[in-house]
Amino acid sequence: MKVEKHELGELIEKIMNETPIIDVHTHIFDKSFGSLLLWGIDELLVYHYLVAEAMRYTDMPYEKFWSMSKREQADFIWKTLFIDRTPISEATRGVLTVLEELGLEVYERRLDSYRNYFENQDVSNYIDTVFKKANIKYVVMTNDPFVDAERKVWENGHEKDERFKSALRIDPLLVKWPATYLKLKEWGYDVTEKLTEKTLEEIKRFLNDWIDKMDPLYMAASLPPTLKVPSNNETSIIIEKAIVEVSRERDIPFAMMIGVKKLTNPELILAGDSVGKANIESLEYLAKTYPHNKFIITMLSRENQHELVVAARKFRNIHIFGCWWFLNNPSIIEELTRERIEMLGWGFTVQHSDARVLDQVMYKWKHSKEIIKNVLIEKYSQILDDGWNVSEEEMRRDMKTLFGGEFEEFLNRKF
Ligand code: RAT
Ligand code: ZN
Repeated sequence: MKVEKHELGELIEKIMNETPIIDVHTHIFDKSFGSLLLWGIDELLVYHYLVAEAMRYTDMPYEKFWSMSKREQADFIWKTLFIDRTPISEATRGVLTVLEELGLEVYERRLDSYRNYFENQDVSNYIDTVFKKANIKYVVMTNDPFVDAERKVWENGHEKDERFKSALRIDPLLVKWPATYLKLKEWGYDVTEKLTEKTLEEIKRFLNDWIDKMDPLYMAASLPPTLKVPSNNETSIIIEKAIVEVSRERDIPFAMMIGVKKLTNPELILAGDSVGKANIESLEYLAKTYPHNKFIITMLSRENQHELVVAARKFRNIHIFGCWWFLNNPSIIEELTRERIEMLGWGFTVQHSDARVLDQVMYKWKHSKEIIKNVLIEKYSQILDDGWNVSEEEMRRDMKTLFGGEFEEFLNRKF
C-alpha cells in the first residue's frame, strides 16, 4: 500500500521502533563475564565521556580523582555535572534518558534512590529489560585476549548468550608490538621482535587460535591517525602479512577504527584519548590490493567522513559503520547519516552504540533514532515528491538494512 507524505513521521517512528537492532560495536559483555559487565548508576556516572567533562570544572589533581572509590567518583560527577550545572551535554543527557526509560523519577534528582533501584535488580532480568527496551536483537562485544580477566573467561569456557556475539580485538598486536611479542612468547608462540617469516606465521597461528575460541564476527583494532599502509613499520607489516591473510582465509572481516590519538592527556587515562585526521589512502590501498578481503570501517575525525564515503563508493569491500565516539552527537549523526544516504543509499550501518555500560544502549539508540528518523522523513519525502511510491513493507526492509541487515549481508552471516 502506498504511503502518503503526511504519514511518514509516524510510520517511520513505528517501523524503526519495531525493527530489532544489531549493535555492531559495544564494550558490554554477557553475564558469564562477571565483573567485566558494567551496569547501574555509578558505572553510568563514571563513564569516561563524563569524567572528561567533569574534570574541566575542578582544580582537583587528577591522581586524587583516580584514588577515590567508584562511588566517590560518581558522587563527584553527579554534583559537578548534574547539580551544580544543568546536564545538557550529550553524555549527561544520556544518563537522564536511561533513568527516564527505567521509569525513575528524573526530576527528583535523588542519587540515593537511583542507587537503591539498581541495588535491587537481578542482573539476568536487568539484561532482559534493557534489551527489550532498546529492542536489540544482539550486540557485538569487544573481546580482547590481551586483557587478563577476559582471557581467563575464554580459556576456562563459559556459557554463551546468543544476544552477545564476539569480535576479536587485537590493538596490542598492531600498536605495541615490541611489548606484545613477549606476551605471545609467554603463551607459547615462537616469535621474535623482528618480524621474520616464522614470527608472522606464529602471529597467524595466534589469530587462528583465537578465532577458533571466540568465533568472532570480525577482527578489530583501533588505529592512530598516522596509520600508513603500505610502509615498513610493524603495524603495516602485521596488517598485510598476517591479519589480511587470516582475514581472507577465514572469511572474517578486519574492522579498522581509525583516528585515535591515544593519551593526548595521559592524566585522564581512558578519558584522555583524542582525535586526528587520518590519510584515506591507506584504506584505499588495502581495499584495492586485497579485493577479496573485507574491511569494516569507522573513522573518528569529522574531516575524514566525506572521503570515507567516497572510498566506500569505489570499493565494495568497504563497509562503513556508525558515528564513533566524538561523532556520536546529534548534530554530527545528522550530518553523517545524510551524507552517507546521499552517496551510498542503504549500503552502510547507520549506527552502533559503543556502550561501555549495559544501560547506555537505551539512551544511545533512542537519541540516534530521533535524528535518523528526521533524515529519513526528508529523504522519503523527496522521492514521494518526485512521484515515486513506497510501501510500508519496503520501508521495513529499508530500516532492517540500516540497523544491521547490511552488516550481516557484508559478513555473509545471518543470525
Ligand atoms: O568510545 C569509547 O568508549 C572509546 O573509549 C573507545 O572504546 C573506542 O570506542 C574503541 O573501541 O576503541
Ligand atoms: Zn569502542
